[in-house]
Amino acid sequence: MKKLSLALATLFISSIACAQNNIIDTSSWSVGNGNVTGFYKFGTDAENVREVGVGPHGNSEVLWKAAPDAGNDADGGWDTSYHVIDPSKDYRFSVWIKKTNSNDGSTLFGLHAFDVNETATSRQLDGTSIVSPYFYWGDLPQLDTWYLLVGYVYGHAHTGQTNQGGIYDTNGVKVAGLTDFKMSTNTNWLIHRTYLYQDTNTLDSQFFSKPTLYEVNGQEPSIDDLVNPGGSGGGSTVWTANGTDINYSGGNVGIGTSSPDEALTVKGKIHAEEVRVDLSVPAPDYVFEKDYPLLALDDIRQFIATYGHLPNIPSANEMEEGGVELGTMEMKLLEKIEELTLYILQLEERIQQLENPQN
Ligand SMILES: [Ca+2]
Ligand SMILES: [Ca+2]
Repeated sequence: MKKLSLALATLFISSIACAQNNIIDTSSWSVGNGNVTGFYKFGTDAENVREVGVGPHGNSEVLWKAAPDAGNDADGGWDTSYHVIDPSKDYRFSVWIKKTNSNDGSTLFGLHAFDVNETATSRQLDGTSIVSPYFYWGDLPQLDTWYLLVGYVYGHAHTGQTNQGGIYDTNGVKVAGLTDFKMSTNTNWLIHRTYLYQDTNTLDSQFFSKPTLYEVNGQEPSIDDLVNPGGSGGGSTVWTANGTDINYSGGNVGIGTSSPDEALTVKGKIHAEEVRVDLSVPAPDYVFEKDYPLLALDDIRQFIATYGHLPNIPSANEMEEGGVELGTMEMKLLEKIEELTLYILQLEERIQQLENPQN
């Protein structure tokens, strides 16, 4: 079973813990540099690197890395494309960020709220207009540590003055408060943006993971869901992402069985367009070599009379007990077919001699 190389698209186990989709789609995050669909780089191509690394939940995934140059300027991150929203509703932004090496430069997390003419329509909670709002501008509490940054943008009629946004550690503890904003009646688009800014230490990196934008309507994942997506929702954290592939190397996988005895054990039928088996036994071209010990037909007759099956083929009992290994059995059958071909050629030779004895 373990030698089966199967393409089982249905093996992907998705975790559907909430009824609302993330408005931001990161499926475009291929390994590489610069812009991808839905994300416009902040800084140069070289400062915006997507690479496989270990994310905030301990799984390998494609991370967006800000790799700053020596200039005192933009050093990596993104503005997303424009997302049409309802300005009477509340929205929640989030992103995971980890800074390494030094606290040179600043970590920025913010938004843009635009009207249909791309004019800024963001307001502070007291109603004052603000052109370039940031939930956060500063240094994260600690280096080499993932934090979840969360910011809220409320509907235009919102009157509360309390900030709900915050920085959360990987245990879900809120370690700092962030600044919330609200929209105007004519807000049409929201943009998620997060940066590394004015970092002149080229040994620094800032990693971003899992940006989200959700309407706050009770259907969005909770902060706990964002911190620990495999927790209460019953998730898929045992699977590791590698680009668009997922894998698991912690043990055997059973489908329809809780005691898999091979890398993939299926109690049931497998329906596939093709199955490819890597050969662990030599293909039997050796049958056609000159010194191959082809049994005489009398010996074959004797063997069958004694054992009840062909030489070098398992008995029915053995196959019932141990199963049939496709690769090995295919090669044994091919060996028998090649032997049959040799017997037929010998017979053909004898017939020709009988028909034409003068030859
Ligand atoms: Ca720089
Ligand atoms: Ca730069």
